[in-house]
Amino acid sequence: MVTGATSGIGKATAEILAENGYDLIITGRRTVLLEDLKKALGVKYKCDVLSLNFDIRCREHVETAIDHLPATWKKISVLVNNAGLASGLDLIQNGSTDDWDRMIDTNVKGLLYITRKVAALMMEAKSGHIVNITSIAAKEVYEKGNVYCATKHAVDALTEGMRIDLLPYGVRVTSIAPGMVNTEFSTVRFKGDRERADKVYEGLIPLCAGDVADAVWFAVSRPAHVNINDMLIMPAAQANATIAYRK
Ligand code: NDP
Ligand code: 8X3
Repeated sequence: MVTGATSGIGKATAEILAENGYDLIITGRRTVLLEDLKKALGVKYKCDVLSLNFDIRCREHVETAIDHLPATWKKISVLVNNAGLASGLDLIQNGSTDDWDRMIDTNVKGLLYITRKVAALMMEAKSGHIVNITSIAAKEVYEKGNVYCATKHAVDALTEGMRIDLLPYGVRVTSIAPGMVNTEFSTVRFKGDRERADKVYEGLIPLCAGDVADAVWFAVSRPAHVNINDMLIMPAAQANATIAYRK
């Protein structure tokens, strides 16, 4: 199950899992993109794909979607908690409370709603693997990143908590923390301002979604006795959250 599979890292992760023989549950809000991906993966990799169309912020919709999965689809071996976003980039005193709600509700609460339901299924099966897509923003805090960084720090803490709580049930838990990845992320953060979004990646080669999907696949494909706890993956041109070398 890959959340936020309609674009970027989630879409690339769905593709690499399909390529490696997984059947997939893909989720997102944009129905047309979900259905396009479902069709494309089914044709290219001959896998079964189930699409779930909900806003991860809506607890009732998340719970209903998972409760109503047909029994075979409840055998979820891998959950990639990827759906997430940044909204705005402002000093704390100027931040929009709507942006804050959007980030906290999506990145933290939405992730929790999904995890609670899927973890219960994995516990029953006594196996599973949860991969949380965090960020360099889970490790560092940068100017104007305040609330986004806080949500990703929260997911780092939740990753540890999940690992501890699910330990007796054979459920592995991994966090993957990328630096700059050229996806729709910055366009969403800057509310459709493509010019501003493109500037984020100007003069350097950012990661692409496939680079992060490769890391997910590495973690998921380790032997059953191995858990990758945490991976920090950066573009070679980015030293940390704030220092990048631009030509
Ligand atoms: P994209 O904007 O390309 O993809 C985000 C995905 O999340 C989309 O599929 C979107 O689907 C889904 N999503 C967002 N909000 C909701 C919601 N309320 N309900 C359901 N689905 C939602 O960005 P990325 O691929 O870059 O982002 C994926 C993850 O990677 C995020 O958690 C992000 O924080 C993290 N990340 C990104 C980095 C980057 O530089 N790009 C770096 C580090 C981490 P839809 O709109 O269809 O609902
Ligand atoms: C997205 C990368 O550097 O904007 O998580 O925090 S960054």
